[in-house]
Amino acid sequence: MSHYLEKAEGPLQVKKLSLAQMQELAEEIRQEMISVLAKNGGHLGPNLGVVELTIALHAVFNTPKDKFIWDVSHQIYVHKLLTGRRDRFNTIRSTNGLSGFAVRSESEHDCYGAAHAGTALSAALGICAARDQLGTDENVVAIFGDAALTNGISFEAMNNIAQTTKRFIGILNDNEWSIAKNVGAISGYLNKLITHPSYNKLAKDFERFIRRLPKGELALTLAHKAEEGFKGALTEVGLKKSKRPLDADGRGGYGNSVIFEEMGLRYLGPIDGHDLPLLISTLEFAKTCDHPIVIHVLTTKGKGYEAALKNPEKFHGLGPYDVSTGATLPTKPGTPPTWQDVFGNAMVKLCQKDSTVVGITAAMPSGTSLKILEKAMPNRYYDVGIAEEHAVLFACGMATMGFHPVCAIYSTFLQRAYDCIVHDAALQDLPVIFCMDRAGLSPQDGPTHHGLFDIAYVRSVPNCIAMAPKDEDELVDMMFTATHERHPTFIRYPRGPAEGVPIKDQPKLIEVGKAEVIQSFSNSGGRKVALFPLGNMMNLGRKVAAQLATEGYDVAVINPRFAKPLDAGATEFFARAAELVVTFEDHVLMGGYGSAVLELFSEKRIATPVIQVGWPDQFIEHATNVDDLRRKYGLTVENTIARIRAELSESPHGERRRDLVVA
Ligand SMILES: Cc1ncc(C[n+]2csc(CCOP(=O)(O)OP(=O)(O)O)c2C)c(N)n1
Repeated sequence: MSHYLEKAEGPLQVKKLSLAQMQELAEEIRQEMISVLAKNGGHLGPNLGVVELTIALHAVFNTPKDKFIWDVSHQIYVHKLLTGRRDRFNTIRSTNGLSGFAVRSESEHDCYGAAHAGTALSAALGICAARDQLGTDENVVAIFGDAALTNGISFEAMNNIAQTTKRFIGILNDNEWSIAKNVGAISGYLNKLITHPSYNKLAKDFERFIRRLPKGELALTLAHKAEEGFKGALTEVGLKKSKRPLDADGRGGYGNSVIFEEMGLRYLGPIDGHDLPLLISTLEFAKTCDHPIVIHVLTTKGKGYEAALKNPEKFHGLGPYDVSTGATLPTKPGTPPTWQDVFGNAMVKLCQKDSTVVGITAAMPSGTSLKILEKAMPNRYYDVGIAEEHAVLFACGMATMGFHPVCAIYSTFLQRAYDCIVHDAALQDLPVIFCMDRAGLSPQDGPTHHGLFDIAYVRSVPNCIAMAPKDEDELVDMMFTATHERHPTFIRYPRGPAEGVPIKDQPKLIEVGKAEVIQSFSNSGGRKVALFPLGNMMNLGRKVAAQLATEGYDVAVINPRFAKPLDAGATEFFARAAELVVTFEDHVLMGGYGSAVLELFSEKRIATPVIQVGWPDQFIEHATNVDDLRRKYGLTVENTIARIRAELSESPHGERRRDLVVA
């Protein structure tokens, strides 16, 4: 096994293989990915779908000179295997290992980093513009999925390609799936394109021609002539009124014109994305085009692995699994439900009781568990596609009509919609509820997916309320509270199992801006330390409190609940009573909850020193798990205790308390 893969140390090796050998290589790559990902987890389905496409790309183009820009770049594993990273492939998504996405610093073959959808066409066009400015001749290829195409930025780029460059190669990798089944009119449109008999005939004609094409200059000239004819025929079909009644846009049907052509991009396809010779010939042809071109490639997500074919959504991205059955490892008995499932179930209950509540996801029904609502109450559920800005604006529109829309969007993806938060939700003070999933680390994905900036970006905007529950019962209370609010509310919670506390039957309203005192000072005579662990950091805070108690400290633990508005009264009271305040947050320190506390201290002239536990001002890398990263960056019990001891030993008992007002 791994006969050709072992030798494929770089793209040049791929070029030396015969077609039959490339086909064997494809099989080896599939086996390698299936077995490595069984241990590491990862985006198996998308990568199994692009094996032939990636081999063909490397057979035709020369990276790093030529540039491949992968949208999202979760489908880049095959490219990694073929660009000198095979020997480290078994480290993918783990601590100190390869990233699961394109990262410029990882390889010269990764010319552009990504992991959020919809960036490839714009970035590729920028690279083309730079090339044209420099007068160089590299080929630039953007590979984007059918769901990434639904993203607004992709269209902004397409609107701009033809006027910017003559040489641009786009590859639409169409497998009909986003993470879940692709949704919306674009996906319907692509389907029509694939099944439209006239286009199909043209595609077949061109395919036959391309297949017969010998190599060489003359042949290519002929190919271009043929493609001109093809294009003419395409336009003909496009403009002719179809005899079939088409049910699309009321203007004669969207099956009637090729959207790419309308935007000045030559359209080729659809072609079979697992047919290596056809892919290679088509790419060879594309390489010589002096006009922007989009090749529509049909691939099958999960190709070559039965379990992935049967369940494309699960195998889009998953944790470790059993290779023979595809079954993921069972959760240990007694594991609490995930924050996501608590959220999903709470949504059903809220919707049942309150007809103004609806759930909105931007293509993440399973990741956010909003699919629970979809199943229970489909008419109260909206999947708007990979379109976070649209999701927020859509929610704002509903809110103006008296609704309480709940946008379930990962903290990292909500960054996309920041202007919509400011300009639409906050400025108009609309009661949109943002459930910011994956707030905190997404360890195996890394810096593109960690949700570490949301408090900072929400806290500075007027009218916004930002909260973080310490456990799942409080999450439900916060959701319930948010549905009674008249302002935009933001609730942040992490990925994975919650705390395992029971959830009340009837959620309760929480007073906005009110913290919860978990444990007051005992006045035992020990040195007083006030701990303020926000949200899921309560766990760490409690452990620190327990350890400090064994060392004779007098500890108060306050659950802040709100990063905005702060409970100024409770914070001031405990701060003035304490010798030391410790804030905890699963968020960057800059601009976060601890910053808010320091601003309050400055305003109120509170001199109590503050230790801030949180993430530093740098992008946090990927790792096997949260613990590895918390250890590395000191978000641990031991390190926090050491910092507290050091701080207090520098400040002898009582010295800092001269200006204290409240005891
Ligand atoms: C802005 C943004 N929102 C959501 C996601 C989550 N996400 C990752 S891949 C994906 C689906 C991509 O589908 P497609 O582009 O068709 O590629 P495929 O996986 O089918 O190859 C989604 C929604 C993301 N990466 N970025």
